[in-house]
Amino acid sequence: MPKNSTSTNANLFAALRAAFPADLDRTAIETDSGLIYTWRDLERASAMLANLLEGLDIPRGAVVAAHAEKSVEALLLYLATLRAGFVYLPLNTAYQAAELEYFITNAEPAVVVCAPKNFGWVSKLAFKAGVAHVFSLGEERDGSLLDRAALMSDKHEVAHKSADDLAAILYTSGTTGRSKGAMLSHGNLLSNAQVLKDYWDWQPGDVLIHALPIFHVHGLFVASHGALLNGSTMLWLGKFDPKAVIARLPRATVFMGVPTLYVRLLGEAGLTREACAHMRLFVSGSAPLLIETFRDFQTRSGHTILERYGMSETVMLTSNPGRAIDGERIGGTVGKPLPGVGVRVVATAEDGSVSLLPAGEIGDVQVCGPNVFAGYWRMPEKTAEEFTTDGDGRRWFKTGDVGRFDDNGYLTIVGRSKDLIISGGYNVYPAEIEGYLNDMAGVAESAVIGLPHPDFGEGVVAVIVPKPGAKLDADALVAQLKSSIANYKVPKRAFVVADLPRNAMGKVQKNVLREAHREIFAS
Ligand code: MLC
Ligand code: AMP
Repeated sequence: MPKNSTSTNANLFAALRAAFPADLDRTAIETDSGLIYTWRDLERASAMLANLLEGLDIPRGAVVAAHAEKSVEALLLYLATLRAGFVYLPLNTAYQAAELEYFITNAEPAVVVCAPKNFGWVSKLAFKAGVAHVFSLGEERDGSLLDRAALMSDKHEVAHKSADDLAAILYTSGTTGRSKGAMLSHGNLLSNAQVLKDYWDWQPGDVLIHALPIFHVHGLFVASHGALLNGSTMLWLGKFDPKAVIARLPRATVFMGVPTLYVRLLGEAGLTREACAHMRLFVSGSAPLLIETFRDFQTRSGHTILERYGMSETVMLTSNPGRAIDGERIGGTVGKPLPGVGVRVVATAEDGSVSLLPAGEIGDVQVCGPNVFAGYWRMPEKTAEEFTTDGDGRRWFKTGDVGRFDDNGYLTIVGRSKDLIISGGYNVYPAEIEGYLNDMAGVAESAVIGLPHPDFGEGVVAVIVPKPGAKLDADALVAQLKSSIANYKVPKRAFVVADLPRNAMGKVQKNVLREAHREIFAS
């Protein structure tokens, strides 16, 4: 579509830009070091970065991968990528070389942006994979990306996009196998942001404390889009620090966090009703919020946390109400399907056919709606496997979560059919860690499980079986893992056993292991 097309531009950036306040000199973002970015700064800097990307002469629809620490400039790179009509691929900076190599080889980005301290090894593997442009971007407004962008014009016409055009790729393991790139369109992201703006009742004058990483759905989309689409100021923290959050509460109205952030806030004496008096909304998601945390937070702050549920493939799916008129916020539930989102709980037969379950019964959670992704990047077979074909005219995505509705339409997530651990809001795939362990000298097999952890919700634990005659040191194996995988995936505990419990079919009984060791982090 040419830039001057008269049809409506569905570019997500255009909608975010249209929501900027009329007075562009107001504060859009205030950083923890006191730097102020006005809305005009966001407009100009995103234009300059968009001009830089366009000037690289990369194909339309090219992927821009970012392995950069959280900074306002990294957010600007995301906005510029949308603005110029390219596809953004955020990568957690905890990922190490082998992990990054997989994403880069699989996504084939045209541009990679990395931290200056990682430029040596990242550029080496990126160039090897055929990436044409590698830039650096530091946390202190440093690096070659900004040096180059500084030479660009600060005027830029937003690229024309249709709602189905790809805006971002988020890698996730979904229910099985190797990491897959969930393809999210401009329409997926914008429809969800608009629904949340209304359902959470964003108000003029709201101020968001942004304390989450911007590599994933929660911090990049839910939090940033929410504030931008409301023209709201963000109080920006490079890294979560409970004291820094509490210090900002009197100037803020909205906070979003994974459950670990709430557990850590509760650990601070400064979390009081007084400190929270100016706040309007606390949102939790990405992992189950324990009912004790929900209740303790209510007592200490006087606020009822709004828990919602979503995924990389779908953005947000269900939510407890933002407004009293839409109902109560019920702890232990993830609320009701968001307007326009289809959520059903089904029993799945061996042949894959499904039957709808009534309220109260536990089954597989499946979803559909304008927010649900189109499929996995270059994996049509995997995509087909994860959607139902039961012929009700809609494509239902199998979330891999297990839940039940109550009589009032509130959903509770009771477990997962996918083998996934969520630790401090980050996903850890046991199969990936087991793969690394099983390749180590002397290891016959291993089972990686998640066990209740007071801080992270679930803590990663490895149970390792040696080959006959081999003597293994569990700590040494874990130390070896540290050099290969992101730090949050490294097991917090590991031990060596003679064999793993199996069922009659020979399948490892992880539930038996979980039961046997469930108190491991209790102290
Ligand atoms: C850090 N560590 C973790 C960890 N984060 N261990 C397990 N799980 C985690 N999540 C470990 C590191 O490996 C390191 O160990 C030590 O803690 C200190 O590292 P750190 O980086 O200084 O940690 P900290 O700043 O305390 O980080 C904790 C955290 C962070 C909770 C603030 O994990 C975080 O920001 N989580 C949020 C994740 C998130 O945004 N998820 C949204 C996904 S979107 P060592 O041994 O190496 O020293 C999604 C969809 C949806 O799920 O619905 O939203
Ligand atoms: P991700 O792949 O990182 O997007 O993680 C998505 C998964 O996080 C979902 O499939 C759920 O298993 C889990 N999740 C997200 N929000 C919640 C919540 N509020 N309660 C329970 N699980 C959640």
